Amino acid sequence: MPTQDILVTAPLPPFLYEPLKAGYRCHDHHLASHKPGLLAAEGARVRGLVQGGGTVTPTELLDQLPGLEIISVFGVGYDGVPVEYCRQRGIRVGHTPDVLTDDVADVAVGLVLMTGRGFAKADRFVRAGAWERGGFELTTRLGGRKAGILGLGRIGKAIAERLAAMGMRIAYTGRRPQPGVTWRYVADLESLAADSDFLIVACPGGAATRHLVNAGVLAALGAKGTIVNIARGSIIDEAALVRALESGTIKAAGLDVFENEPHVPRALLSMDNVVLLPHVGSGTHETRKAMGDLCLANLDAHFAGRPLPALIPELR
Ligand code: 8YV
Repeated sequence: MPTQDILVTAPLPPFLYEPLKAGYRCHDHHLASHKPGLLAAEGARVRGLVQGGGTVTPTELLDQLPGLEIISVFGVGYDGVPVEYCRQRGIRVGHTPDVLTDDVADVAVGLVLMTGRGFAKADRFVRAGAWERGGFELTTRLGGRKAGILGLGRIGKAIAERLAAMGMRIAYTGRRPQPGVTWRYVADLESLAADSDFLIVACPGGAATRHLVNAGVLAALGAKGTIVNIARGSIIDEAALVRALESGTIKAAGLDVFENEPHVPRALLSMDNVVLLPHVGSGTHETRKAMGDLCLANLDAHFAGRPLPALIPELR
């Protein structure tokens, strides 16, 4: 019989939710029609919480879970978790790094190809029957072009390796130069943008990086430049991005993430130089299954008194 009570605050795929329900007493908070009632009835018993990578977990919710011991995030990003609050209360936080790195990096490369070589537009061109009347416009070669990566963590490195294999020139920025890499470090984001044909956002979300890519950075990227974001929508000032695209300040955008998902600014929908994906970075069967397994392994390890396979770095 399941003994520990778990609050589930995001939709979970069956390959995670089924084993979770087999091992724990799950309370579905995100589907509950009366959330205060659920919390009043079950909150005191809850010892674990499972959420998605993009789920925001307010401290007001956690205040109603006095026995909470662990948050297990189904995702690598835990920008929605109040980490300092968790540290103070001794709540452990697990996430799912590594298993999704390659898939997310593939999506970044896809967005570089789709924007740089115009593949999304070319697909629309064929479907509209326009090819019958003449060939597609020429685009710009990707080999030799400069890719600037914001955030050279695991995913940023995997993107850099892929783009370098395509002959692109790599530079990056972040809080500090990364040991063991030969790619050029640029301390300042605006300088990196000014010197990039593609500016690729791959850093964590959260308060520290909110609107890091602002109007000034987009102006520095300029009319030669394309922005690609596979990280978090919050990192780019989306209103400034829309203005930069409308005014021709930047050339194009390839976006897998948005500030207010699943809502996408209407203005972007009709732009031919913008490629929009519905947050599919980790969206393969294999990777989501591996993420689910790790999310569950973190919970199981906690309740078995073992170290978490993937505790977040801040709490190590
Ligand atoms: C997932 C993500 O779509 O890992 C992350 O941080 O944003 C994505 O891989 C999300 O976590 C699913 O809940």
